[in-house]
Amino acid sequence: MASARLARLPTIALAVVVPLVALVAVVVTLNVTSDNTGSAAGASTGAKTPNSITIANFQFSPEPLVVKAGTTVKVTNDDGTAHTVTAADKSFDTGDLDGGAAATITLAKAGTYKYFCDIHNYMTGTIEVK
Ligand SMILES: [Cu+2]
Repeated sequence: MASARLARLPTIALAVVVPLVALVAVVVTLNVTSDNTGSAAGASTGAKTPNSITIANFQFSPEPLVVKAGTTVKVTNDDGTAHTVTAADKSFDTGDLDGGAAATITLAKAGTYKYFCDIHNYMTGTIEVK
């Protein structure tokens, strides 16, 4: 009885310790990688703000997309049918994007941009350019 209980304890301890060690190893590796790239602080800050729009299930995401002026936004169509990302004021337009295709749009000026899919007009989205 007692020995069975003792044998089980290390197993539980391992189940907790092993993922912890793995997590620490990953974090340390990421930090080392960041240090080596030099400008990593700026890069990782940028990575937090998405600068892409994904079209899936006839919806744009994120909604709204918030980016800084001058940002180039990548638009990816994950649907099997063609879509567009077309500004209501026509300041940008990806044109027809087939399923799986991607395009980029550049947002030069600050403002709130409403956009839609030129094929399915009920699909709408917003880009806030700061
Ligand atoms: Cu569409």
